[in-house]
Amino acid sequence: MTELESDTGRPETPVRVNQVGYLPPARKRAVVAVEDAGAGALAATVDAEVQSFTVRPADGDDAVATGELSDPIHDEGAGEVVRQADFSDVTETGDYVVEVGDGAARSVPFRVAPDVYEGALVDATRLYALKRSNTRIDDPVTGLNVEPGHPQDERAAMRARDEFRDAGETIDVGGGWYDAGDYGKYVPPAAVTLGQQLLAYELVPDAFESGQCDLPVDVPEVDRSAGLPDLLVEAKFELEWLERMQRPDGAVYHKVAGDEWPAIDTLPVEDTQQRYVYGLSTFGTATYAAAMAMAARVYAPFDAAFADRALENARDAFAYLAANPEPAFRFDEGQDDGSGPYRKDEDRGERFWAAAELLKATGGDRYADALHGPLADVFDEPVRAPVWSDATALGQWAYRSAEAADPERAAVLDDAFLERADAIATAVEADGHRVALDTDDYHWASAKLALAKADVLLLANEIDPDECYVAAALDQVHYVLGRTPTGYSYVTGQGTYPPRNPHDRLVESTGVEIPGMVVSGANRNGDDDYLAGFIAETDAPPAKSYVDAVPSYSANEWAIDYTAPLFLALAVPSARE
Ligand code: 9MR
Repeated sequence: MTELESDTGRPETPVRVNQVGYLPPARKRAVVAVEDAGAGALAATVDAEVQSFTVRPADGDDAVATGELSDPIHDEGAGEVVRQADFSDVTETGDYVVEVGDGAARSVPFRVAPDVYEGALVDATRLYALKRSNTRIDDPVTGLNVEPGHPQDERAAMRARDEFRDAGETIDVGGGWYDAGDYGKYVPPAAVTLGQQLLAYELVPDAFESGQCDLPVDVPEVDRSAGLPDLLVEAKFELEWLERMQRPDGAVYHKVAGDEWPAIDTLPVEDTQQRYVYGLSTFGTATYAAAMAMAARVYAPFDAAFADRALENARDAFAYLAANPEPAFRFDEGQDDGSGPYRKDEDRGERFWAAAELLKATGGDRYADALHGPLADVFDEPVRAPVWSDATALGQWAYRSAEAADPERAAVLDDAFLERADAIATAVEADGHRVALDTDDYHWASAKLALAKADVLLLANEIDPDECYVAAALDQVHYVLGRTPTGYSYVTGQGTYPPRNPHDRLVESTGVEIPGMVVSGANRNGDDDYLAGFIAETDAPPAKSYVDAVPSYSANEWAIDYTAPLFLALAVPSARE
């Protein structure tokens, strides 16, 4: 038996593993559900009497390892009692299953290998190329074949008048990736995604190579001859879109979208509605400045002209912020009728990130003055997992790694990273499924949050290497790749039970599966009708408040910033273990 179907039709096995697999030197655990504390329809369990487990080759009966299950652990998020099977001794490359109680239940097969996460890393990178707007895609790998979407973005209209343009005046904001399952393009998640991708590249450049992904897009000659790694090819495409979003005074518009949400089965080319440029914000302008300053460093060896331009863009954005010290989020009537809000009215963490990246890129005094003067209170902030709505941690990292940093202040930030990592590692240790989420964290995009916490652990590990940090970070990778209370992997195309019905217009309109999408995951708040109905009907505990169903945009939609923390989480442990 490899699968128990519950009456909700969900893939359930009581023996949960990372369905992709484990690195040979890593701690390896399966999580075994032994008692369901309520939501009977949502869990399969094994008898509480079962004490032992066996690891076998996926295609054979030999015992590779045997062991005793841990003491029972009450997992609050999952509403279950679980026991863990530690099979870290299995280090030989191969495919395995974990079985408990003499065949009472088995896990799905998984792999142990040094390159076990390479496929996921490649899928994650290619995903962004497949999500390009204004680009013809004919991809032999996935079969995706689409005409360039939203050519009208090259003449998007200003939704409202500003100091530079009248309402209705057109502006070329073509290019860039679609944000998610919708066709909107938004600055803050774009900039934070770029920040996380470029940071992963800066930490482990060797993990990212030119040609590694067979990108389904034309790579410009200048990038091909420079050997620009595929991840940076994709990031550059987005950076070039971001550039178009900048106003002459350095400020950055908020988003590009239409006034109506297209139906879920709409192909990109079928969404022919007028597209608009909406809003403008200081927090988005700050994230833009930070991403551009990072680009100035990262692209310098490959394309000096682009790197110089990126630095100019960053400086211009910073100049706007300096001249406009109050946080501002411009909202025009109707702005959110056909697109997501990504609203934030406060901006200190993002200003700090911008100044710190510019300090790191240039050593310039004016950035140090801003950081040590008006932004100095941010040095007292704890480290929080970086997400679009709070990018402070990216700034804290940039400052502590800047050559021009004040060593004492950098040391304060190092301590803040270590303190936060210790707290996350302790929480992971106490959780039955070793997830870094407390019960309130199972909200919209909880899978992304677990990965962002993994990134904090891995950054702390760069400061003060500690195998507990890497192990706890990998526990979050194990979670999103399938060691979950629901039995699902939360990344499309990865594992035996990935999401197959994501809320995604490109997938729905073409019928093509696109791998590498981290979906929102368990969301106790049920922010869409379908998920809310499921939770009400099943009384699902927080970590089981998930449905693999197209209508559920608050559990089963991907967004560019959900896959973003995966790069660091996969690449750093593979390189450091
Ligand atoms: O990822 C976003 C999440 O943090 C917010 O809680 C949610 C509600 O505002 O919006 C999510 O972002 C969506 C965006 O607004 C529009 N494109 C799809 C995004 C993923 O659902």
